[in-house]
Amino acid sequence: MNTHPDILLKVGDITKENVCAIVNAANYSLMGGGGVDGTIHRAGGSQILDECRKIRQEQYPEGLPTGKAVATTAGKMPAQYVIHTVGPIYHQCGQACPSLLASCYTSSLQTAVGLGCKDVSFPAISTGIYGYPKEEAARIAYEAVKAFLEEGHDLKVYFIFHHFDDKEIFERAISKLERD
Ligand code: AR6
Repeated sequence: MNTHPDILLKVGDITKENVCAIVNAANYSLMGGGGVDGTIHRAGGSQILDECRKIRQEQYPEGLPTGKAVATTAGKMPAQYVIHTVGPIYHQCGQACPSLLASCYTSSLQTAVGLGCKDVSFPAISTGIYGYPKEEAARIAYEAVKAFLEEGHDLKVYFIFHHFDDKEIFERAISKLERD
């Protein structure tokens, strides 16, 4: 497949990733939840929630807006940081869905670069509980990350899939994009 050389797709559990930063598909409250969010908080321990509470108090009393990103420690996980971003809820975002989802990737990457990271792992944001169609989400994710890397950032970006089928959907969508 003709994927960008610094974008890699893997099947696995993002909490096990030994990279500078892993991205969390959080919700506006930053107080944890189900899906990958719940798994990250359980694996990392209470330090993550403590820092999220502080971010809410000091920076985002109304909650983190969709498409934005903030960083905390990764606690007990091998990564150094968790970058929390809030994906759009597909049945609520209307015409703004693609730009909000792209913004999750771009904001997270900007945050990673700001932290001095050289590698970062993403889950497939919004494609679980938030219901974003996977193929469309794959195109948006790939194009946003590729555009960011083409600005000249020295970063390796991993897409981590919990299920093999999801990796295949993303691979197909990306190879279609690179063919067109
Ligand atoms: N590693 C990698 N990917 C995972 C893992 C894991 N350990 N666990 C799940 N996934 P979701 P969303 C995949 O629902 O759609 C939470 O309650 C999963 O298969 O976690 O953005 C938050 O608090 C799917 O492909 O996130 C929010 O309220 C992808 O991660 C809401 O869910 C995203 O699925 C966010 O929903």
